[in-house]
Amino acid sequence: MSTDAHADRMTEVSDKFGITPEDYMLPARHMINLLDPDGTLRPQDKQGTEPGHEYPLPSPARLMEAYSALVTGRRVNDQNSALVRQGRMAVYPSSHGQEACQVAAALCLEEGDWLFPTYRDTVAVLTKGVAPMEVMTSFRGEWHCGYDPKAYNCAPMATPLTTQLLHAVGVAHAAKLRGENTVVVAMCGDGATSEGDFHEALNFAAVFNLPVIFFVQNNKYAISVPFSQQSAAPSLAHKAVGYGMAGERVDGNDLMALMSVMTRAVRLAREGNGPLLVEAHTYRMQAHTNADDDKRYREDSEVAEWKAKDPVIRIQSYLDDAGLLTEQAAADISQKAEAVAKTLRDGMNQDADTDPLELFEHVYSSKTPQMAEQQALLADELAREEA
Ligand SMILES: Cc1ncc(C[n+]2csc(CCOP(=O)(O)OP(=O)(O)O)c2C)c(N)n1
Ligand SMILES: [Mg+2]
Repeated sequence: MSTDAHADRMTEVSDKFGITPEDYMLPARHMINLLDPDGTLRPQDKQGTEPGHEYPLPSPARLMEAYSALVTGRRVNDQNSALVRQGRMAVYPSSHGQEACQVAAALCLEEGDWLFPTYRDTVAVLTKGVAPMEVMTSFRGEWHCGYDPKAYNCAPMATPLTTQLLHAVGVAHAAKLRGENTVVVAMCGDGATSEGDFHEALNFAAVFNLPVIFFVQNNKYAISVPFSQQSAAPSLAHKAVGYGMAGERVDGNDLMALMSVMTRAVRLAREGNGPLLVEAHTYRMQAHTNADDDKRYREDSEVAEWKAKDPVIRIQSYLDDAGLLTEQAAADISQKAEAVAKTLRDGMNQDADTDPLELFEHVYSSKTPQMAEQQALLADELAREEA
């Protein structure tokens, strides 16, 4: 495709909204935010929307579905953190505080679409439909991915930063070549946007006009590195224009705004308008993982400030006021969340049936002398334990 052809395509897309190609690609001047922290629907002129950047409100039924997934997501995060404290799991990168992003990333997709998550996206993977104990397999140190990616259209949760973005672009490219109408959501964090693979994935997706939504959860930290030391761009959403794609900034603790922005992004991508970058502003409420002490690099007051913007309380207040969250509905939703937490507790409290020697399989086709030596040492140690 020639440069002119790309310019023509952008003009065609922006014409649909009656704005210039630059205004289509640049994020709206203010972050999209539909609900105030107390759950009040903001007046139109305060929503951050502007001509060409308008967002239809999700239907009550869709909001209730998303709220239910949100409540389950919070319960799962807190259950898993408790299991770590009880020694049943070695490590868990909690998305406590980011659950609205997690839910929207999965629910905006339709059948046949693909999700490419990271280690922090357990709740998104669950919301995509992966069975709870299958999601936890790798955190348990049991087998590699733990679920069949093709059965769920959900890639393994990537720990190497941004490798999954390249895989996501590859899947979208293959689907396009096959004439399939597949949309791909590829997730990553703020820190991950500094990786070379992030650049390559975005560039390839834009040049080949692929239906990928790059969904960046800007939770303000990459382990101990604050966002101020991560990027000098006006926002991460602004990076999109450099690749020739549209960028959006959305309040990542506002479930209503996220559902709206992500559903629109998926529709635009499916209609052949190319990739989009959505930056969700949220906050990592807990330490990076249980292996990290966040008190060494941030103030309690900062965490408290974000607690007041909790995504669960915000949408709950809205649904309550709108008369949607009846006592019966709340009880059903809570029961559903408890059932998932119980499945996790019961599953995690059973010892994993693993062979530590499997560690050495599938690394190299023929083992290095060092690996063979380490394998023999471990085999010897295990035999002594048994004796
Ligand atoms: C290629 C690569 N480099 C370094 C790491 C080590 N590492 C793990 S998580 C992390 C920080 C990532 O921060 P961010 O992208 O903001 O995601 P968050 O953990 O906040 O969700 C780093 C540097 C890694 N996993 N992969
Ligand atoms: Mg981060």
